[in-house]
Amino acid sequence: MDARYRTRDIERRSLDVDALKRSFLEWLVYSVGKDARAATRRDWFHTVALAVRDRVVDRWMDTTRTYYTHDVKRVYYLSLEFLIGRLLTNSLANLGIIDECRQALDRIGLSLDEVVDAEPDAALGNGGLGRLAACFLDSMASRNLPGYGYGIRYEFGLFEQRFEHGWQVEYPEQWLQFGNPWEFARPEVLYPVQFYGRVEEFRDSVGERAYRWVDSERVLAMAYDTPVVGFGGKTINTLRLWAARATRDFNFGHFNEGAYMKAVEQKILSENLSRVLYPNDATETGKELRFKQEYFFTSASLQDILRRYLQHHSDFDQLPNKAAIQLNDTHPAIGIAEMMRLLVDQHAVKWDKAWEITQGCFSYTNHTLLPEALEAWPVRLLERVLPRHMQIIYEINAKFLNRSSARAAHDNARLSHLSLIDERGDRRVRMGNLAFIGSHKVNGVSALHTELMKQTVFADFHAEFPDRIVNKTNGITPRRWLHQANRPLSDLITSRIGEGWIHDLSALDALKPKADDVVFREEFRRAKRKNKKRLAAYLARQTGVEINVDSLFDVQVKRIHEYKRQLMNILQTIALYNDMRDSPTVTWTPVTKIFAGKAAPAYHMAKLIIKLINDVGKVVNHDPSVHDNLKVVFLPNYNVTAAEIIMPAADLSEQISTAGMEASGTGNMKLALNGALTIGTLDGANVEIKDAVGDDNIFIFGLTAEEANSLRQGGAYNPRDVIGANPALKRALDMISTGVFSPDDPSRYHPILQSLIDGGDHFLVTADFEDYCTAHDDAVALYRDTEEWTRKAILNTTSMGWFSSDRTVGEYADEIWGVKPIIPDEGDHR
Ligand code: C3B
Repeated sequence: MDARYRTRDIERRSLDVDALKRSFLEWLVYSVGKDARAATRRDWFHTVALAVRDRVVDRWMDTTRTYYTHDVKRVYYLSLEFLIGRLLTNSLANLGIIDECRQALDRIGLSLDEVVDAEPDAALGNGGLGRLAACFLDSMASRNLPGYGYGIRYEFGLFEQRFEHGWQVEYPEQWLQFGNPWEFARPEVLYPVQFYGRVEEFRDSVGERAYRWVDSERVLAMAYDTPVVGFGGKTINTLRLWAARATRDFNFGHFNEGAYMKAVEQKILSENLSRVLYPNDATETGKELRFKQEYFFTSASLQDILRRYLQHHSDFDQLPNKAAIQLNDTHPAIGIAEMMRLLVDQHAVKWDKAWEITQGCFSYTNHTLLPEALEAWPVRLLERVLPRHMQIIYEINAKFLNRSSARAAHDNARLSHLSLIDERGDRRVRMGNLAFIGSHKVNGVSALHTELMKQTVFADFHAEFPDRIVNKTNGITPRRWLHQANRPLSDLITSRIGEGWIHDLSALDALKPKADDVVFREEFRRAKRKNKKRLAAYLARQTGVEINVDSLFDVQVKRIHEYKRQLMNILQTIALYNDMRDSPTVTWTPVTKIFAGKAAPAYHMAKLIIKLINDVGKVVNHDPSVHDNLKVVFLPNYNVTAAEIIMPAADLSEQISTAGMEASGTGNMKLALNGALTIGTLDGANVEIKDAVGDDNIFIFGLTAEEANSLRQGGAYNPRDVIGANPALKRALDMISTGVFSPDDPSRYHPILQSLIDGGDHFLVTADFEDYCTAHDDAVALYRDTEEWTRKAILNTTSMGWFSSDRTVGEYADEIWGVKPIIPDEGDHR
């Protein structure tokens, strides 16, 4: 090789400060095309990102080549959502060059923090499910597991939330507007994806009946690859996102103007497939475009997986030993039918063999039991959009039901539950059932949720396949959520136990005795206070509300949903406000209620709850009679970037869903890891957090899942009686109903009151209210005992080792995927 190029290549990869600085200046000029005088902060972000990307490319190729050479088993994580957030700090930290980069920028007269701030937040997801997928990518790479993410490269991520007069208003989120320096476009990696048309039967070469899908419309899926940097920079995995491109056979050749414009219109329409992320969290809207998105990315991914497999194999027998395909919820569940189609129709594999291979490859994660979230697509839609898949689903169903124990027992009720087709009303395909029978393992995301899966939605399947359902309690990546987001605490931990915890979070155990060490407690508090100051400044900038840094930061950040009960929190806030006004001479512990979260644009009740919180905030924050003792702040546009500022600063973590409804939660883990105490119900992973931190270090209240269920089933629950017996609750509701918080429109909140009182209070806000207030009083009382509070906060942080997504992913790898870590061979460039 030319010696000059070699030197340049080495320079490009060097991690030392001077080389970084030279790279930055070179990239700014030759790739971004600006000189230092004219460069904006965004230019510098692109510059730094490109220079950092240079430092991962070789290792990325090493990783990919190692997987290829050793023909290792890979795991493919299929997810309609990847809620990634920003990548610059993440890449720098996982490469171990934050300080070098900071110094290099310093020498140019720039601040790393400002450069970091110029990166848009990649919000290709709604909430927990999408963020879990992003944490898993980080953990797979950090554990040296051969893992790929597959999803959609949405042009518009989750909408931007703004408040106008306290109401949520949605704006498009144009994260790609100025380009994305992390991705590599792969215009040569293209797969055709078909829609519509009809199925033709014919005889194959040996005279057997076969099918082909004809007269369909085609769209191309084009790959965009983003390197996923593992901690330590050894393994660099790939996130492959698909963008829709029109096929070339769109006929532009017509000189007739009408036909030409029609062709262009068609092209635009087909490229709409990857235009926008659906903004519904845990509810299903049944839109054709959404269904087409699901099939689009699933089909492209499976074609890509088979292409990769066929580089080493000439038949499909080994596929289950080479490819584990994880369905993140039912969104990619059509993949079961698509895999059968690809094997049977395109590769002439016999049906039974194909089914065995399919089941061997697939596994499915369920993320919610909410009935409105269980996908069921109309048979008529499938017949029209994917006619061949509908036939395949019928065939799978017939074979499955024939062999089921229900058929043997002539148990028609059970058969109709097991069926892939819901025959009630307009006939629908139950995607959960399809995912279940097409998979070798099905998992829930917390111990309680998995148990409830067995008892409720999948009870009949569980009886049929008692070994199939397993639990994999969610986790979070300690890199992003502690090491990167919370430098003060991260540095404190490292000063005592070294850096090992960053890739083995169970090492935090060793810090538990430090809870009794006064000096450590003092330092822990200092770190928390730094984070609180930072959040206070951020909130002041974003909302104009000034908060007291020494108040208890009481945080509820998550999607707005009735089952998550932000309403119960704001009712308790009103009750606290009344108490403070009633007893002005009492020394109150100052409390700041911090809310953040988006509502689905069509979810009216959730949007009304946002407006209520903002209205209450307006009254409370301007009432001099409560002094600085109570503030209510709703931070707009919650996203990963905002979470990184909020989590480290929280004192109290609100995890107050109606028991039995939150599958797991992961914000609960982020907050506890950062030293917040949880106030929560026995729901989802709260149960396991309580076991980990100990009963004394968490505020548990309210009905259990079983109690909540029997209260509702019993039919005798009367919210009116409960409200009547609780003066504080009654007063709060009366204030809302008489327009104390909405003098301009006193009846504004009647739908909320209606749902609580006459609507039967489905989410049991009134039932849990009193117990919630008591738990809150306990928390506030404890907060006055600074040393005791700190002790418990430390025990929260140090007990969270098990909740690392490294642990979660390790369990999937061992028990579901059968994939093993492999350290990439180093190429000759080092
Ligand atoms: C969420 C659940 O609501 C959370 O309890 C859970 O922690 C996460 O998934 C991750 O498992 N969820 C979601 O964000 N979107 C859905 N459609 C369904 C569940």
